[in-house]
Amino acid sequence: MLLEDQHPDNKSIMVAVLGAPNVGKSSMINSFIGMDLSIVTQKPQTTRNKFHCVCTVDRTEIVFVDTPGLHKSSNEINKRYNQQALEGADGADVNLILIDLGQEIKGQFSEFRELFKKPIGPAWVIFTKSDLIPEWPTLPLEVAIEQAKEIIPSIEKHLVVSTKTEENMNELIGAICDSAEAGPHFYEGGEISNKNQRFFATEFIREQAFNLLNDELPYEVAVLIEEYKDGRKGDPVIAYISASIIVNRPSQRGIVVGSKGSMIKEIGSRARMKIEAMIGGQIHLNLHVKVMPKWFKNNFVLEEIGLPRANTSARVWKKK
Ligand SMILES: Nc1nc2c(ncn2[C@@H]2O[C@H](COP(=O)(O)OP(=O)(O)O)[C@@H](O)[C@H]2O)c(=O)[nH]1
Ligand SMILES: [Mg+2]
Repeated sequence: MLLEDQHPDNKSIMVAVLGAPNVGKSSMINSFIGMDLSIVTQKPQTTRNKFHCVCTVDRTEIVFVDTPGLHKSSNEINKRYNQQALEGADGADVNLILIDLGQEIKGQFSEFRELFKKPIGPAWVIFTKSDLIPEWPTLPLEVAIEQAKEIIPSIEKHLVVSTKTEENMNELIGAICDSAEAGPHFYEGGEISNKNQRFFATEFIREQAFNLLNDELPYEVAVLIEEYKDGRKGDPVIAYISASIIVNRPSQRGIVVGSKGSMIKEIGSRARMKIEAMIGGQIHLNLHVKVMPKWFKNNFVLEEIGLPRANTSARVWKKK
């Protein structure tokens, strides 16, 4: 449909969701869009790329931009995660700065300001996980906001929410809709993201690896699609997907494969269920493990997983 053919009452708004790792950015977006699109785990730094998740409320299209958590580190891959977060705010009409109520509040604002190295547009502070801090009404949040405005003057308002109890989630979506301006919808015909099914397939595989593998190993795992082929007409299988789980060290291969292949089988069968739910049909998923030492310093792999060089990236790459 041509943009000018859209309903005259259409409204649209782009909302960047920003904050430290693990504050609940992806959970909040999933709760709004009503599906587990953005991957959520108990481990920090699950989200690695910025991407759009779209939800439409009446005639208002809300484009949420999920972003990796801003994180202090001089590692190349972290510089690229942070760059994704910074770019996620480009063009946003509202920036939600998520602050975990269960963590020290002032420090979260100063860390945000330190890492978000550019001017920030209209900002709303969203205090998350209120269900974990039932005494939150007694916390000096107004004082914290006044102090935060000294370093982030564009703060306009704040809200306390929980994705577990849905506290104030309706208020937040209502406030977002009220701020949307008249304009065309950019996503039509049921599209819910600017990333394709191939991207979400790698995310869902990585999500299960994060859930099932212990400790630090998930951070040394990446997923690459080797082949994504649609099934032929009449074939009950609608996609044949072959993907590799990339690990850093040879000793990690055995852990990911597991005893008699049990681990990779479990990762595969859980990921397959999520991918099938997303694409609405049967898929064939073939997973294998590849050892690529120091893949997180390898420009090719980083670009392949959607992390181009950051402004602060090292210009010269030493071969290991
Ligand atoms: N109790 C509680 N836990 C939450 C809430 N929101 C997120 N979490 C948990 O916090 C962890 C990190 O969430 P996630 O959405 O991945 O955070 P992100 O890294 O900021 O995207 C997960 O274990 C979530 O289940 C909430 O409102 N209440
Ligand atoms: Mg996330």
